Amino acid sequence: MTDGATRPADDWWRSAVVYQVYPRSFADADGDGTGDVNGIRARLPYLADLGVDALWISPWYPSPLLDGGYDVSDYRDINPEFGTLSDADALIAEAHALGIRILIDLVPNHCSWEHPWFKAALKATPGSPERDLFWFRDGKDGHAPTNWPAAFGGSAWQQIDDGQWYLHLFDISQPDWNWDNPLVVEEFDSILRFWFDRGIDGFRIDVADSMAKDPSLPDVPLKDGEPTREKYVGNPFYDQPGVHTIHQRWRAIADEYAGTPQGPRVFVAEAWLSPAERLAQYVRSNELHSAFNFDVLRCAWDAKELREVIDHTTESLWAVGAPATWVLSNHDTIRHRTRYGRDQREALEGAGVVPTDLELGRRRARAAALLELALPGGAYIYQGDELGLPEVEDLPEEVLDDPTWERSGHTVRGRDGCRVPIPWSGSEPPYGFGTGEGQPWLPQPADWAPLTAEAEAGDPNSHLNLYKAALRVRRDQDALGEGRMTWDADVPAAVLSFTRDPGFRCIVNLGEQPVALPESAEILLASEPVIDGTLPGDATVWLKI
Ligand code: ISL
Repeated sequence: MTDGATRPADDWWRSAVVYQVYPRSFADADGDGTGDVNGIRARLPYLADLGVDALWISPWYPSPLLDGGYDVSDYRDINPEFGTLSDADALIAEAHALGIRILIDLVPNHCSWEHPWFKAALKATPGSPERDLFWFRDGKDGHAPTNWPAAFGGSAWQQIDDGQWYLHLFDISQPDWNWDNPLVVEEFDSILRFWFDRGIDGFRIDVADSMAKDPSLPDVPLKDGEPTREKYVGNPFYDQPGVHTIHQRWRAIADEYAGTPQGPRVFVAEAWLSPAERLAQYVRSNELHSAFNFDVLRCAWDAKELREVIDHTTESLWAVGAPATWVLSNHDTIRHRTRYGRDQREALEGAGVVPTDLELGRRRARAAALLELALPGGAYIYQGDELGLPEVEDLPEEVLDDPTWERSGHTVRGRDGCRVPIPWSGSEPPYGFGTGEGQPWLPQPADWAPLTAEAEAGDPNSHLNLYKAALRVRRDQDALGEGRMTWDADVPAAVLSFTRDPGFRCIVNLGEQPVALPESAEILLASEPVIDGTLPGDATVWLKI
């Protein structure tokens, strides 16, 4: 590898700030309306200037895009809509030269129904080796083999012409792999090595808690008359002990790369598991390196609740020697500027149904960014968070693309509102996302001109410049990144205040009343102007003490 600029330390991931790229919506170099790998390449200087340590690129593989690429039909290539393998090689090399590491997305629970192995299984007979790569079963009394619900609505089983059913925990187009079959295990070993050998630094593991299933296929209990999707202990398709065997195997493969200049490769688990003790099982020292913490993402903008979640997370992860990994938004959730602009009891409700104060959301999103980046461990930034983009809640029904929309019988709009293409420049759509020939695959709002990267770069008070400054301070301050924190005593109930050694304090005012800052402290950064030594409501300050 020719990346003299990347950090040599093997534990870079313990404090990394990772920027999530959703390739379809990031930057469209060829102007067809869909983002692409060359679009990411063209924006690498922007990302280096922002100051992130690594990118996580959501799936870029060949896919019919029935679940935005989380339906993979070939794990060893690039979707032609996004580019080619040589574009990917160039991206990896160029990113490394700028000191930016690359994580990509591994989707091991399921593939696309266009994957050649699934097509072969459909053509094969019941009981054949081809079918054993997936979960094909006969029905029970004319019904699906179990009552398991699919994540996007409806049953998790689909019947085919010869009467058998196949399991799909997500969309009907996403058949679940049978991880009890050694060929599946070996295939994924080989996929990991394929990409590690191409130079990627690690993988984000999609639904890292679901590959193993209870082979006795018990029904799940009913809740309010419907089969539950809750991840209760003993759920037959979530958090089964077998997932840990898989993760331990992958860890050994990543560790084989310890002798390379790039160092051992790393994993981050996506597993929506609470409480944090359960998640901690995934990041024991012989398993995955880190795991997104979604408890903070789901937490209300409330000092007491946030403190409890932060404590619980750090205690559980530190007990197994893992760092915490903080996340405020991703491609599956309502953007946090919008969530924080709502009545916090309804923050996670669907699009357009909850009144939202986007100005309040903007202040809180800025405050939350400085909280996130001051906490011990690593942090993720979802593309557009740094611009303060809100959720787009009024997409016309005819453009909705998330399978949730169809599978819910047009009752749940789904996740498209956080996947609207990024506004880069100019005063009207496509705001520099593409060349203007092809319309962006999701329409951008008419009022996003002030939110473009270009407009924000020129405004000292913009979200973008706050993020840039925060990442600069984070690099300069030894206290930030991996380490420990101590809550400060005697602070008002609506305030979070903690100290990190050496000499750093973060104060978050989640209330409405301004709070006085300690005298003699030097202000490193504040999310809102500090006037007469007081921090206004819904604001965060970083102090040198
Ligand atoms: O199952 C869940 C909760 O009970 C979900 O939160 C689930 O963990 C989550 O939806 C998984 O998301 C990931 O896998 C999906 C894909 O659609 C998402 O975009 C991806 O982030 C299927 O691959």
